[in-house]
Amino acid sequence: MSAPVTGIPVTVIVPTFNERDNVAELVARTAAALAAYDVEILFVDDSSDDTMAEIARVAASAAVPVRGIHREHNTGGLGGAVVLGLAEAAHDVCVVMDGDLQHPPELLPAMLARFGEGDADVVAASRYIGGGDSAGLGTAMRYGVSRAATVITKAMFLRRLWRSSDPMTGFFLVDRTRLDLARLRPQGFKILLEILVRAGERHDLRIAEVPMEFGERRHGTSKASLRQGATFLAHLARLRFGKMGLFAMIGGLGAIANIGIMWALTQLGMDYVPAAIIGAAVTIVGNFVLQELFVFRAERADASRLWVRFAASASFNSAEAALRIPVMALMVETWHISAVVATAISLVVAFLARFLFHALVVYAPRRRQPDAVEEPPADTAALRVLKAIDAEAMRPGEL
Ligand SMILES: Nc1nc2c(ncn2[C@@H]2O[C@H](COP(=O)(O)OP(=O)(O)O)[C@@H](O)[C@H]2O)c(=O)[nH]1
Ligand SMILES: [Mg+2]
Repeated sequence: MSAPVTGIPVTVIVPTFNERDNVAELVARTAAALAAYDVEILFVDDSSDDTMAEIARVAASAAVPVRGIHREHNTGGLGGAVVLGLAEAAHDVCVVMDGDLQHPPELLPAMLARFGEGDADVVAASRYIGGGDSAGLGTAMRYGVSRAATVITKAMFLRRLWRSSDPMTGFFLVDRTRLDLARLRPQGFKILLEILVRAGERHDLRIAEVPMEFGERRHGTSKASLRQGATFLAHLARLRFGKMGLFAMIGGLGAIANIGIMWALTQLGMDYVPAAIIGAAVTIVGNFVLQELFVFRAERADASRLWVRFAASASFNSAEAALRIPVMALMVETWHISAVVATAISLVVAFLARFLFHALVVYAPRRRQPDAVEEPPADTAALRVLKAIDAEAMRPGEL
């Protein structure tokens, strides 16, 4: 390990969600590792347990300044907490570190030393470079998913992520003065990716890496879940292609699901007409749920009611499906183009129409009644189903 470069004041930002039992050890190890530095530890907490009380207790006798900010609303999840931490940090050099000790605080001096060399804006602790170790990721399944996600992400942002072996690591140092915090739109776990892709839009951020051994979580449970996986995919599509890309991705998934369901049902002996109807119905509902959760999440609050949105969305999609074939036939007949070209054109036009209809009609903001009493509406049956699906997807799992 290189000799510590003393004199750089640093804030260690620790996002926490129910990490009560890890706080004391994390503070003690961080303070010991950075004894030669001017360091502040800043917890940004979204817990529903008494993590905040524990932070206050530990802070009272800690060897270094320890602060805790508790958020009332979990906006942007883990990423949102990190951005708040970056804004509130006392120092410009910030290190983001998990609160479960999977990120060894003993690596902090090496990260600061690397930063001290002066040629990097971000120093990431990589699980994948020489000496790095991702054993703490647990099962082969989770390792595989994590690896595949990294490869796909790098392929999508070849230039910006070229020099990063682990753009999704949660353990990194960043020089806050090089970031435009207002540009960040954090969504879930992958905050470094957001920073590298979006905050570096004006000027590329220079990335350096140090190898890390990703440890086992000390206490408590992981908050990674199927929903975090889906949030990640959504985040990726939005970063790369904007809202429309995300909408297209969901549409594409729906088309694949539709074909899969039809195939399975006909294999089971069902006639193709009912199989097609069931496939289409499941796809329409599935697409609607996904677009509600991921594409138009922010617009929902001011749009019309859930049932109205669903009815508008489903009618449009059914009408479009029903109209597309005859319109296509008309194109072949009158323009004398090939059926393949006509299909392609009709699909592109239909997609654009569908996106515009959803953005401008289904999720259009409705003018609020000025003196209407703002009461939280009681959950409708449909909302309860959505919430149940959401709760299921939120269960910690292999991602
Ligand atoms: N503030 C905040 N921290 C979170 C949230 N979700 C997870 N964390 C923290 O982020 C870190 C990484 O989460 P973890 O559940 O260990 O994910 P894993 O390491 O990918 O399994 C931990 O310190 C969690 O407490 C959240 O919504 N808000
Ligand atoms: Mg963890």
